[in-house]
Amino acid sequence: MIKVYIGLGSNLDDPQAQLKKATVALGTIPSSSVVKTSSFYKSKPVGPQDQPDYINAVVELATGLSAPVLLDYLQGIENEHGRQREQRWGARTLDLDILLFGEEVIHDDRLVVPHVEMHKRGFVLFPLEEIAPDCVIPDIGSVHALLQQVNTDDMVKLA
Ligand code: A4P
Ligand code: MG
Repeated sequence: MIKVYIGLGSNLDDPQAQLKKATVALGTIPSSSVVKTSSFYKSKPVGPQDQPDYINAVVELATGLSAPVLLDYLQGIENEHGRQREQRWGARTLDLDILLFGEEVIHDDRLVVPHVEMHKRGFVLFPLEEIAPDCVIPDIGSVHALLQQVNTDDMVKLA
């Protein structure tokens, strides 16, 4: 089994409910199980500002699937949540990103792992540190050190 971290994000149609439902759906992916789920965090949108605040979380999954097959399942779950792909970085009901896939570094047409923007994003690093305090991003550095360099002032941990 490979240890995978998935980033969850939503800012449309009751984002907290979207994330709860998504966590349940992640548990139904074949040959995979949810190991840990972070708290939910609210933050201002990165990118276009004319969209609602986001709720984000990170889930640790143990999987026997390959990365491209896992991506197929994640995109299936996004579609079931009514995801429409319109504007880059625009509002969405559910975004599921593969942040880390074990120690693997992947650069192909469909998949870039570690996720390209993750080390710059408080809304990824903050929940990731909560469930994986010793986590290191291959070729980049420790989550703990990276968190010292990003702005997390707007992050609110939800009860
Ligand atoms: N893809 C490549 N690498 C990966 C990966 N590691 N995981 C490809 C998942 N997918 C990956 O994704 C487009 C394509 O990326 C996929 O078809 C897959 O083959 P998408 O989700 O359809 O497109 P997108 O949403 O425009 O891109 P992306 O990269 O998911 O968006 P971001 O960068 O996540 O930005 N602000 C806050 N506070 N919180 C947020 O969650 N999210 C965004 C979305 C903007 N601002 C935000 C947040
Ligand atoms: Mg995405």
